[in-house]
Amino acid sequence: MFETVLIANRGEIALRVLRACRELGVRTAVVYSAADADSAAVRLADQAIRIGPASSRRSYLNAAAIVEAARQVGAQAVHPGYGFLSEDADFAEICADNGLTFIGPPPAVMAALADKSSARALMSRAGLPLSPGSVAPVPTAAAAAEVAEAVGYPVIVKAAAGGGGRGMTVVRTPGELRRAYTRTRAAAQAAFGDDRVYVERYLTEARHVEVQVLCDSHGNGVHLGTRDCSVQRRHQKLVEEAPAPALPAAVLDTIAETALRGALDVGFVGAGTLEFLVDAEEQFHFLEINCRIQVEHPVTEMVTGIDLVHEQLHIAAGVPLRWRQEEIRLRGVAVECRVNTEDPERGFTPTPGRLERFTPPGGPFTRVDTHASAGCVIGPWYDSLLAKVVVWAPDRESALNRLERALDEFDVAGPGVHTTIPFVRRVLDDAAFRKGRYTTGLVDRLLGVPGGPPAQRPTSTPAPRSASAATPEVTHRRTR
Ligand code: MV4
Repeated sequence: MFETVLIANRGEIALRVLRACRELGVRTAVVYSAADADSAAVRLADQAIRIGPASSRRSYLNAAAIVEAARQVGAQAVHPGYGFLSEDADFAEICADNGLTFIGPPPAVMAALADKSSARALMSRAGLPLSPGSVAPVPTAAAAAEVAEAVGYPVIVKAAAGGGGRGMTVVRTPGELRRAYTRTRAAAQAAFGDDRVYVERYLTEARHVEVQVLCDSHGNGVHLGTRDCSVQRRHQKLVEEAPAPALPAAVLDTIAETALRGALDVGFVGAGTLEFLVDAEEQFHFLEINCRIQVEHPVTEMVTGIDLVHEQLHIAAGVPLRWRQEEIRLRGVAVECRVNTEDPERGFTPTPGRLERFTPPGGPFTRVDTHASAGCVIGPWYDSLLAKVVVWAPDRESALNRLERALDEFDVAGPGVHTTIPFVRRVLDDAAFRKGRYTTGLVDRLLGVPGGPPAQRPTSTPAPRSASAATPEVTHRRTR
């Protein structure tokens, strides 16, 4: 195991990683920006190194400053958390060049999977079913129109370099396609310096189901089941649960086993998440793979009893996987909700400020991951995640009741500070959510967003799995 790990992140995830290191007897060093000098992670770490001003570009995204901090403290490894540099293959490479273990997959694997178009190609080759659409980037608007005609409208134009919902445009009619194509390319160029895009059929009334995998550096892997993350607003998740509800165990097993096969096939190492859409016919479609620990990882920890950050550290240290698949048992249901300092009444706009009161919930099977405390100041600089409230119970109904109880206990107040708690309460009260029969359309419905996704006509014949010879770049053709 490592002697010292450098934590290249902030907020609740910096604390989460710090705690895992402590439990494994690993010394901790944390980098911080001027805005985080008084943070809990800085206070608790064995060492803390200031690397720049509040601006994340000059602090948590400053690879050179982070590598220099690692050198100063004599760290052998860098844990990137989520966000910031966690999925940056160049940063992983820079770490390697400086003799540091990046806690994540090898840089080449990260690079191949960060490109969603390349990830689609690799996973398709591994036998995973893809969302219908192009695999290679689509070079012209005319080619985009051909793919769209082949798979049927609505379609979604996605940036190859995007991810987590960034750089994508839904197109409902052929007349909108050219403009959406041109715009998405321009936006992708501006955001990622890479204007390649591809086109998929836009699946409405689908569920976002993801699979947690752990793969070691010796070719072994296990999956830790599924999570449902369909409750999202503008691709910010609000509520997550494990396992995905209201799907037959056999379907969930197939998705999880298929995901693990894909991860092992592409040489994945570390903790990873494969995202799928599950349609109304319970067909699943690979979307993308995330090469980092995710915000919602605690729900998987609660149903498996496995500490994912411990496992990340062991895998990075070269230890063979400590679990066999048959030792992993899913027990009960865990639900997480994110408490952000945002005002749901004003379009979820961030409401930074000083927390005059901050009393998180407690009680049985109730976990709160937070970096906040009474009197602390939530600044405007970074994302507005304040706390994750995670509960476990033997069944879903009891877990939801427990989460409601916990949220009702949560006392957060400060001048101008709002939280997403009232909105999450509405989700938990929703009849479809309660039944576990909800899709990615739930949040828009609660918000009364007009022109929400059109109901997708159910297809009686399952879509063909193989590519057509005429347009080999299209994975599925329209079935109507
Ligand atoms: C989609 C999709 C429907 N069809 N792709 C969003 C995040 C990114 N990882 C993938 N995402 C989606 N991709 C196709 N072809 C639906 C989502 C999606 C979503 C869309 C609208 C509102 C909420 C959503 C929640 C999860 C996923």
